[in-house]
Amino acid sequence: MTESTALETIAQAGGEVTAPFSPDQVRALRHEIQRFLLQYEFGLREIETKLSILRDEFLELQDYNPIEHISSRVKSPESLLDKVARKGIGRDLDTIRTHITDIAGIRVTCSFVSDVYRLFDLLTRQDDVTVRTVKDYIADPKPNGYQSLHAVVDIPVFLSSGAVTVPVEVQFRTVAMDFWASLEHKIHYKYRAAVPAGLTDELREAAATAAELDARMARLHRELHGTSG
Ligand code: 0O2
Repeated sequence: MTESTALETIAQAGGEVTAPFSPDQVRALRHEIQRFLLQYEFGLREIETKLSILRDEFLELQDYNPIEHISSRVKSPESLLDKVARKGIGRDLDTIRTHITDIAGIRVTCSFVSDVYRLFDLLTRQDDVTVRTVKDYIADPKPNGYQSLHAVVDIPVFLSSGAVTVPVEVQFRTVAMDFWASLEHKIHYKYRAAVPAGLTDELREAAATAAELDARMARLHRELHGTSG
């Protein structure tokens, strides 16, 4: 049995795999997949720690919290397989490791757009963080209106067997962008590929309204604090 069949079978069976594999085979492969995903979990923890240190330092020194909230997840085997199928890549763990860079994902929701870029800078300029890719959907929103700043960063994780480098996708966005994205995700999930045109137009307008709100709140914030940040 290969890693790919194990990942697939375990995902399809919701983790309850028995026949046609022997219990030992299933145990060994489950262990291998858990080890694979655990590295991503550790990568998440490294980045989460960095972000919480930045937040605590901001609070201490400036009495200001640039982060509204942080959420993170390691992709489930089911969702990983969906992405493998969408990308049309091989299902072995080495291929998945090479081609799927959002197995570990963190979402950082900030108060203002300026905080989004400030946190991105502060995180990515750290010596042990290497930027792989950046997609700035704030400067260049997706056609549907989606806005966020995405960065895939490599972070070393130190295991008993040595260091491994793990990619983590960090999505930075404002509260308004997050509100929009979570509603859009629900609508997309409900209608799958067939979102009614009227709804698509409304979502695009709502994204523009969210961007206006961000700009307005930033203006008010500047007036309140008398800064340009
Ligand atoms: P989930 O469940 O959030 O993980 P790539 O990952 O580079 O191969 P992709 O998918 O085009 O290709 O990457 P991109 O553009 O960086 O987007 C990845 C993630 O951003 C998505 O993850 C979503 O979380 C979010 N995202 C991107 N576009 C949209 C959008 O139009 N609407 C919403 N609501 N979210 C978006 P996943 O894997 O799709 O899902």
